[in-house]
Amino acid sequence: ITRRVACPGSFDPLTNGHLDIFTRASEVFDEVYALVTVNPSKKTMFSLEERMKLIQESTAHLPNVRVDSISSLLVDYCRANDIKAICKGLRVATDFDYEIQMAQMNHKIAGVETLFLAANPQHSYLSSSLIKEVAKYGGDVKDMLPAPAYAALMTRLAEQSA
Ligand code: COD
Repeated sequence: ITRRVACPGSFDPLTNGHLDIFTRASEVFDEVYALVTVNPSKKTMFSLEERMKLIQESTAHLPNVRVDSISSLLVDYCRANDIKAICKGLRVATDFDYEIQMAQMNHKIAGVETLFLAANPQHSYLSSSLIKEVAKYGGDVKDMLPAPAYAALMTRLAEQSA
């Protein structure tokens, strides 16, 4: 049997923390689905297509990672694609508070399990929103994102300030 896992997120943009989770999940599962959420009410810096492309480029060396998007319930996508588990990274206690309810809800409504990977301590302070904020004010974030995501972020900030 093929063991598949879903790694959902907004990935706006992809960080080294996200990439670490994809990499570690790809060592444990046969297929990893990096699922980019479409949320029309959330303003993102990058379009869905841009966010997906950055993941594709940054995971090109991981042959069992595929990239797709979801616009409705994650567990419906899991059911439709025979994915039995969701994998999330846990950075700090507030991640747990937010994730535990979702995990229990997803188990209740669909029987889909959620597995948590402890964030790599090197990356546990990283979030897309903090990186965007620091970069916007000129802070150096180069070693916090995969190279394609860093380049895209610099380009977008330059466009915005032009
Ligand atoms: N180290 C390790 N892991 C990390 C790091 C890091 N530095 N940063 C992020 N992560 C992991 C976390 O597991 C996080 O969940 C995931 O990467 C994605 O991160 P973000 O910031 O891109 O994603 P969020 O917080 O915007 O996304 C929230 C989800 C889209 C994951 C969540 O809302 C969800 O699962 N939605 C699915 C839609 C659905 O079915 N909703 C009903 C649920 S009951």
